[in-house]
Amino acid sequence: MELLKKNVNKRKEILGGEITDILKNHADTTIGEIKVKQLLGGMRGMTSLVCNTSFVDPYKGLFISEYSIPEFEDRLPEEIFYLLCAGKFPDHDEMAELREEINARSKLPKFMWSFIRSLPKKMHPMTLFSMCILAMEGRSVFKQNYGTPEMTKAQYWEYTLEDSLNLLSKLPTIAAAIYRIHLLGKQPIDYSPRLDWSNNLAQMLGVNSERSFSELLRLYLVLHCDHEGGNVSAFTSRVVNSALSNIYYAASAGLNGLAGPLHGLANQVCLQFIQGIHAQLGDSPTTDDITAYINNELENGRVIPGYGHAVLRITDPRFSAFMEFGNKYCPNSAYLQTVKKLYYVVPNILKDYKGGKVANPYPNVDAISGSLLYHYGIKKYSFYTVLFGLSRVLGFCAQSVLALGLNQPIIRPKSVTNKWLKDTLEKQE
Ligand code: NMX
Ligand code: MLT
Repeated sequence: MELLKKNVNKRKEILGGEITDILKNHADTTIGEIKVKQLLGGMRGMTSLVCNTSFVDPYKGLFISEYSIPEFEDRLPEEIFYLLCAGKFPDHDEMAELREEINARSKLPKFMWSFIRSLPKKMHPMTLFSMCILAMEGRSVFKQNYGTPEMTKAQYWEYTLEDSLNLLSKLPTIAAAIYRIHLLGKQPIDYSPRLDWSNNLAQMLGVNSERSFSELLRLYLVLHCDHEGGNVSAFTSRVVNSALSNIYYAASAGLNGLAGPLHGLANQVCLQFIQGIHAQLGDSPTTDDITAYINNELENGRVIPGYGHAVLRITDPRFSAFMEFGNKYCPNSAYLQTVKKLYYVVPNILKDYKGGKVANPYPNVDAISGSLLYHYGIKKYSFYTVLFGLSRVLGFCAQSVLALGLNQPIIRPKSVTNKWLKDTLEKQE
């Protein structure tokens, strides 16, 4: 892992130097104000974190380093992990080193196989996935070495990188085992050192051997990797790691946040939503019928899954990337047709809904991803968020490696009570 370590170290030196300068010159400079509605409204739009892996521009979407989605969407997930950590794509030798490291660490400990098989069949795959990661926590080299004279604070990031590679290398095998053992009732398929991370996943799932299926999984694992620092799962993972809980604890915690319907579970809910539309309106509903369906959902107080975003104020470029894929490889899929009709109908309805209260009426990544997975034969939709999570752990790991490398402290914001708020506001009147 010498090359990767060297590159992360280089980046850490540059970012660390910038932080030193910023603190030296501006430690007490005010960079914004906090409105009461932000304090009471989920901290929306409140600048309160520094995360150097990626950035979300409300009007342009995700950037990793200086690369926008069209500039990195053709890469492999391994290359994206490199980019998140080191701020650059790996060259030939660096990629070869990473591939070798991943292969060398890919074997699941024996106890994990009996653990996976012993878990209750009715558990949600996200629960299984999170538990599997947690079950390997005792293997953390960060944990094993913490407090020993060999491990200094300046090395926390290296131990975390070591843990991250150990964890990431095993995740495709775990995810595929959950799908096959728990959702299909079949035997797992072996990991192949000849294949990369996403091709291995495609092979180990064993549902489809088309080239475009592994291409979809590659794209899927690239697009979901990171979305700056404030989304529920990444933020949770980082907070947990900031207490020096190792990356296994942190990744499991982040995934538990991803499992909520307002966050990662939305991809499962979106597929169920489309199936609900087809069950009621047939496989080729008209836009008028869909309009009536959506209005009825909203009148009954339900959110339209796959629409809206806390930061984005445009159609999610990840949605557009998947749409491009769908138009190329499966334009006639009935679900994709309905995704398109929803895209035509929903933004116009949401723009006027609740007096224009919906900050972003456009689709996010979850509005389309499940329809593509379903088309290629991943029909057990409770698995979709596991795929989101498998990719997002790349981001969790990179964020914690960098944050520890930059010596970021434990995260502990101040909370206040209604009384404190009322007293403070009264004093200002
Ligand atoms: N359908 C109906 N109402 C909505 C929607 C929607 N898709 N999006 C926002 N609203 C409502 C929201 O419930 C809120 O109403 P109220 O004040 O009565 O509680 C109001 O509009 C203002 O919310 P926003 O400020 O627009 O959104 P916020 O930043 O709070 O939340 C989401 C963002 C993504 C949680 C929200 O848009 C949502 O619930 N969307 C549907 C679920 C979804 O697609 N989640 C996936 C997000 C992406 N991901 O992968 O994590
Ligand atoms: C994500 O990818 O994490 C979602 O789009 C949610 C977010 O960014 O808040």
